[in-house]
Amino acid sequence: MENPDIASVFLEIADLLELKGAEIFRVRSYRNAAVVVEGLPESLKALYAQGGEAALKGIPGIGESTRGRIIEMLQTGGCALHAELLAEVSPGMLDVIKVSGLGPKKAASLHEKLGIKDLNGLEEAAAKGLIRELPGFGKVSEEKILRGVKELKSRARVFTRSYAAHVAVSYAAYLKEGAGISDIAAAGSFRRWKETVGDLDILAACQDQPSVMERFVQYPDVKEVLSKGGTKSSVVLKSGLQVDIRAIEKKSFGAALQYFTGSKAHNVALRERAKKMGLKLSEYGVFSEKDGSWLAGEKEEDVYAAVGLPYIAPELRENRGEIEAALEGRLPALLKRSDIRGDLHVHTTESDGTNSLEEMAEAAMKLGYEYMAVTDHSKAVGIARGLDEARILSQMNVIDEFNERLKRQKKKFIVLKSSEVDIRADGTLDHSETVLRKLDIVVASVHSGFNMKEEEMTGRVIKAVRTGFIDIIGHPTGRLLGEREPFHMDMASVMDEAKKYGTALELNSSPERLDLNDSHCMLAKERGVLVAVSTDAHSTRHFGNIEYGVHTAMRGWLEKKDILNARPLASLLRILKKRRQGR
Ligand code: DGT
Ligand code: CA
Ligand code: CA
Ligand code: ZN
Repeated sequence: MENPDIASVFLEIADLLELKGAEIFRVRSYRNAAVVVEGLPESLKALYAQGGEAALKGIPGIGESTRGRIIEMLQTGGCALHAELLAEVSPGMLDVIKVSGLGPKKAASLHEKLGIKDLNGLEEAAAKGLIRELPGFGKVSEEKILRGVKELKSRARVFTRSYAAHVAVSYAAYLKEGAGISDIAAAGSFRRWKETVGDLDILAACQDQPSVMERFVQYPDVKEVLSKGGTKSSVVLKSGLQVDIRAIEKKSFGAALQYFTGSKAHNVALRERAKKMGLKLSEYGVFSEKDGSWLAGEKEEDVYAAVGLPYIAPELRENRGEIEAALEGRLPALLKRSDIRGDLHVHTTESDGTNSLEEMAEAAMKLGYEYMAVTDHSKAVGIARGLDEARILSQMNVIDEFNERLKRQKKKFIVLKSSEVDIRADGTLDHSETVLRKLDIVVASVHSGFNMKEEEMTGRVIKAVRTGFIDIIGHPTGRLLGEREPFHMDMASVMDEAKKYGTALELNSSPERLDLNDSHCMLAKERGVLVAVSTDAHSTRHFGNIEYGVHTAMRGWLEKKDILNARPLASLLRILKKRRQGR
């Protein structure tokens, strides 16, 4: 079991315990453990495999009993407590408690009085008007439950950040058309650049708050108004995305931005620190505990300064050590968009791209890049018109000629001869050694057999790395957000092998991939493996996706020095040459 599997078992244990009416501290301890496990950069499985029980000691937030459960899960692949609780409480109840307006207490009472076991049962009972008859419920709450069930069912969809970005831009423009908004921002996980968002949180600094609320709920894409108040409202859009808004006074905008950017865990830690300093943090500002006087709040920087900290970038606010790092003056100098010197994963019309080599190169030069690697697919990827040996050899000639032309025109730009070589099921590479030796840089990726068992997949990729030909492993886990889960692979082992061979790992910037993810970036840094932030552009407009890769790298605490393609051309070529001499 990987960290997320363990975390989700802990979350379910917490929910199930709460449904059973267990003591709240017990519930909380499992919920906290889930958050800690979810946020760990290292794989518990790998730690345990390497160092046994001792390696799991000293992880903040993991006590003796949760450690015991983790070891049980790592050893047996299951958890007896979880199984026991599921046998006692119907698993469908885990969905029921998520319905808005229903907590575990109400859900338990519905289960007891009406025999409700799952979402469908709940929906049926509400539709029949059975719930309004129960004590503690009424017609209004029954209607709310019905809406909540529908919302939950439609919310199964995953919303990528890039989807939310479209909504954020249009909504902000729409709101600003109605007069009187001095400042507007999207906060929450969106501002922290998480790859997907649960909902979108909009903050608007304005004078006439009720009229902003009115305009907010009138947005054309709104399917349903969940709530409408004087300063806050929530809607669900036709797509199923929930959008929350808060109207704020200008003098509190920074404090509200800080508060609603979260994460919750970051804010809890920050508030604790404030408390120790005799200060109180809220969405309205920083106040003195003693006399309640207002100290800061207009700008976010002021909030951090008031609690004695430098500004912490939203991407870092996950309570993964950023507050300690800020205190000790060792916050990373995070990667910037302008640090990127070139793109090392680019397709052209030769395989499945929609723009020619010339068009892609032209667009890359416009971005100020020094280099671009043309990485069309190899023959195994037939649907993408992968190149066989003859075709790639002739493409190399075309690239040589193209580079000659650039040189004559005194352009400081070079196209690197490359390929996105398929890593076949048996771990061999889909081009001959002759071809591989001729390439300037080799990207290799898995495009088939995603359902392999973990050992098999790890072995497959490690075998490919051991050929010594791979400069970069492309989209290392194969995930497609909301569509395909990452395949099972022991990332730490792959990275350790990559380190030995000087192989970098890609952070594929496609907003549906973001693969490596933020935790993998942390792991790469820890293991000393370079990351290549590439776009996998299939058209010139995809170059802009680099932004997503850069912000994901920031979430993973990466700096310029950790990034292969933040190297200037000469330095990149040196790295590639050295690697080739070592093989
Ligand atoms: P999401 O929407 O699930 O992707 O994640 P967030 O982080 O956007 O979470 P959300 O939308 O529930 O709330 C946005 C931020 O507002 C959250 O990161 C922290 C803050 N916040 C919201 N409600 C509360 C609350 O009840 N207590 C605390 N401490 N913070 C809250
Ligand atoms: Ca949110
Ligand atoms: Ca929200
Ligand atoms: Zn690919």
